[in-house]
Amino acid sequence: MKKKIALIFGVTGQDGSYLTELLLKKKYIVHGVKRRSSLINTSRVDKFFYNNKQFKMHYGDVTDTASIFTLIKRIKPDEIYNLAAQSHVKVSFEIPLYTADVDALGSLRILEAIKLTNKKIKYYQASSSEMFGNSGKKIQDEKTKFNPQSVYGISKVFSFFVTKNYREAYSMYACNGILFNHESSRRGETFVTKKIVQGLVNIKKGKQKKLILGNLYSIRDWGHAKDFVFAMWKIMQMKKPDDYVISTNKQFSVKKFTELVAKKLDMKIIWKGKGLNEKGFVKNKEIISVNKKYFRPTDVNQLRGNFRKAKKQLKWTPKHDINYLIDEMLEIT
Ligand code: NAP
Ligand code: F7E
Repeated sequence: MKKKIALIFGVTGQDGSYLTELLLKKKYIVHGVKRRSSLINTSRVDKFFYNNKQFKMHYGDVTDTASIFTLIKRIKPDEIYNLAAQSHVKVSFEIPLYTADVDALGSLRILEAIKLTNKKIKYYQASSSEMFGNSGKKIQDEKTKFNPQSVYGISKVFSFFVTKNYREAYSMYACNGILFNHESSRRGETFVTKKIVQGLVNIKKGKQKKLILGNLYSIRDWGHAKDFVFAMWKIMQMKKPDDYVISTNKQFSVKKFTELVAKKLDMKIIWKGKGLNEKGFVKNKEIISVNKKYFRPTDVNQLRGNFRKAKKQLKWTPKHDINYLIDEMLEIT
């Protein structure tokens, strides 16, 4: 039987690396798109797949229409996963136009290339719970109205609708996974979970004095990236393309996540003060403080996803809980 061919935009990121691992296990031939950078930044994939003959990397960029067309024509993929993004919400306040170019127009460029090259190619869009923003609903599902709070979230809303539009207008297999926060030992260092784990481990080892955070009261639904890339693949194997919320339906504040990590490191945090003056002490030593530079002009207050549709139709449920997540992050940090 002919092996399936997948093309992954954003292969060098957290999800790209787990998705490559999964697809290679499923006997796909995997092609990944990497950007040119002055220093090599492919460590997330090199470590695991460098010698694998079923895995190939190509230079490209979702802001470069010609490279997208060339890759699709040359590789002739069965499935395209668009994971490419300027994925940091806070950074999207600092580079909004670039974020929109990559996160909104990038998806349209790929969809247009599929439409003009071969409409049978399946397309997965990495949509995000940031699209819900402050929705006014305690639990969000596929029917919840979007109210994004950043150019990142707004760009993802554009991509969500353009994916749906190409599905409906051109009968393409184009689908959205609306993924809530998912983390792992391979998470980028500036996302809050990794920053907390790395910071507290360094403090414990005496390599760092303090962990400086932003909004401690922000609440997220955190899952494990391994489970979430499995959902991406499942979404692409359905008879009909559709959109699915992928989440854990459990939520924790940034403060609670910090306490859970500290507890596993035998550090008991005593909190004192309020607002920007709130501080965390361990054995009377100040190890955590708050700085407004880590706050966003507008933040998403709380997220909790209802994955009932995915459970029913994809037969998907998350396998790893927050304890597993923190243990794995601690083990590999
Ligand atoms: P990530 O670690 O930041 O990876 C993003 C990937 O996109 C990297 O490979 C990056 O390349 C690539 N990229 C950035 N700009 C690009 C461009 N112009 N052209 C081509 N590639 C480009 O993000 P992630 O956590 O794996 O997330 C994967 C996708 O899911 C993203 O679209 C993200 O927005 C979305 N998402 C993530 C979460 C989450 O909690 N992780 C939740 C919902 C949705 P470099 O390595 O060169 O930077
Ligand atoms: O922030 C608060 C911050 O940057 C989580 C991306 O993968 O998930 C991710 O976006 C919360 C926010 O992730 C710090 O204000 C407090 O409320 O880890 P984060 P995010 O913004 O939720 C969504 C679903 C995506 O789609 C994105 O691509 O934590 N927070 N103190 C902090 N956040 C950071 N980064 N750093 C702090 O010091």
